[in-house]
Amino acid sequence: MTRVIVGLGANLGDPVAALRGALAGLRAADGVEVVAASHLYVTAPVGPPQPDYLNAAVALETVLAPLDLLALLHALEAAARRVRVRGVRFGPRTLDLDILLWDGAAIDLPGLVVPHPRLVERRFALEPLVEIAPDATLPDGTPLAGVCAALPDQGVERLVERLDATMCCSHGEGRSRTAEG
Ligand code: A4P
Ligand code: MG
Repeated sequence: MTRVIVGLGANLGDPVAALRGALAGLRAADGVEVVAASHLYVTAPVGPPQPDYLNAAVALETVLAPLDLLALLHALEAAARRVRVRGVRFGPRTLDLDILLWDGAAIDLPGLVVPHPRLVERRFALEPLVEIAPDATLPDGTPLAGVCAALPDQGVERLVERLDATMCCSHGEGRSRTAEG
């Protein structure tokens, strides 16, 4: 079994439904066990002007090979009717699923680079990751909690709601903002 962290993002359509649908899809998949899910985060967009994102992260145990997990993530994106706009990098999307970490491994395959190449620059990916995996490191041993803490404010706000709606929030946990805004 391999411990993997997947980042989830959406900023078109119904982002809460898209992220929770992806969680359900991961839970239903063969060879994948979801072991942790973060809160939901509202995040300012990185890239061209577009709506705010909803981001989250999940920790998985999997027996799948890296490219097989990537294929599963692409299938879940397709199920959310994601349309990639040709030529628009970092553009808006109904669902984006990225493999952020693969145990302590570095992967460099055609179509898959892990750790995700821009992970260390992005609070929208690091804050939910560090929430569910506070001891996570880069393959060279660099603690990601420290990387995240050193980044400037990027407009990332943790909501009261969790990605997993069946998990209860304790009173006073998180911030008072809700997924409805
Ligand atoms: N790919 C390579 N490595 C990976 C990996 N570790 N995980 C390949 C997933 N995919 C990986 O991705 C293009 C190709 O990257 C995939 O086919 C896969 O083979 P894509 O999702 O089609 O294109 P993209 O998402 O536009 O490009 P990219 O480079 O993945 O963008 P990012 O880095 O994912 O950024 N702002 C906020 N606040 N929150 C966000 O979630 N997301 C993005 C997308 C931009 N701004 C954002 C957010
Ligand atoms: Mg992506």
